[in-house]
Amino acid sequence: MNVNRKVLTLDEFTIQQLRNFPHATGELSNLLRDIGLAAKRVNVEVNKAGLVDILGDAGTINVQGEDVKKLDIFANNQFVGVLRHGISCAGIASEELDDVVVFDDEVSNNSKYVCLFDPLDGSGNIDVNISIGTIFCVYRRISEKGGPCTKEDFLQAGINQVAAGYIIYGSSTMMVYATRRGVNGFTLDPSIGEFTLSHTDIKCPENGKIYSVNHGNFFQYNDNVKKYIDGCQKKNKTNGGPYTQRYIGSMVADVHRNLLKGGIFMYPTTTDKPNGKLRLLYECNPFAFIVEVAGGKATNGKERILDIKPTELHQRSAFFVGSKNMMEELENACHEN
Ligand code: P6P
Repeated sequence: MNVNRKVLTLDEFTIQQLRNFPHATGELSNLLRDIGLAAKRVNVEVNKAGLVDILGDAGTINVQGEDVKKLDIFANNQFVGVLRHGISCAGIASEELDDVVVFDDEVSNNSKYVCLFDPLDGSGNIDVNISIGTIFCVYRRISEKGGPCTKEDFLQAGINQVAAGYIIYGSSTMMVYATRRGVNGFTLDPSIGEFTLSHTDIKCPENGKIYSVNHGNFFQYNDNVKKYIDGCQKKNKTNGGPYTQRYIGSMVADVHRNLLKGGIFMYPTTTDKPNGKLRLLYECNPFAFIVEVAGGKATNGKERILDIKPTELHQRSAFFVGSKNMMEELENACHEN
């Protein structure tokens, strides 16, 4: 049987990366493969969500005060379960859980990483078949190995991320992750049930013509943000336009599109949400890391997202992320009085 050596699976890619760094312990490669396994299990349920009664609210309210849909719970349990029984993670934090989960067993306590997840972002779109996603990031723990991880391990600035990524459950299912060595995308091949390398060394175009923002909140934004959005709408052939507005209310899908095609995604503070809506630790930081490694930028409108020192697990932040030159245009608008 001819084995197609041209197409690398996620497992083969992570092992190949390991061979390039013989002193690496292999823990991070293991961790990424564990995440890939959990993602495949979530993908099965997401793909049949319309067919079974897994849709609909599970009747509980999560720490965000949102109705929790059954798929959220299922996805959360898959990622927690795989990592708890793996050998590469000391504990996790999740949008669906009030506090961190310390695995606290002998093997996990000797792991050097912790993970944070938004297990199923955009879950409000499940019932209408719009792409949704999982977002994750990985930190090297700062607590001493051998004992249980601590909350401080999860409250590190985003610049300390070792890896970050997302899975997009869309027309195809993709896992994209970044380490400091680059951003790579893997598309799930149902014929072999494996994520296969499809997007090598992803770079975010320095320029783009897509701006993504919820125009319904326009009059709640501050004047500088309104000025930038107004400018996007006035772009024409002479000033680098025209721009187009694309926003589907599922951040993983919106940011994934802009990462590949160029563009800017914005979730500014509003009068209703003065601290922003998106979560710093497991929504903003992972995408900020991925897009920066790919050559883009990410801020909260005032400072670099990755420089922010978190104080709370579920704290919110304004979020602007995307193509370098579009982000610099926005920064100029935000710094003008
Ligand atoms: P709005 C989904 O609930 C989410 O967290 C992100 O995926 C998405 O970008 C944002 O909220 C949409 O929020 O207020 O524009 O509906």
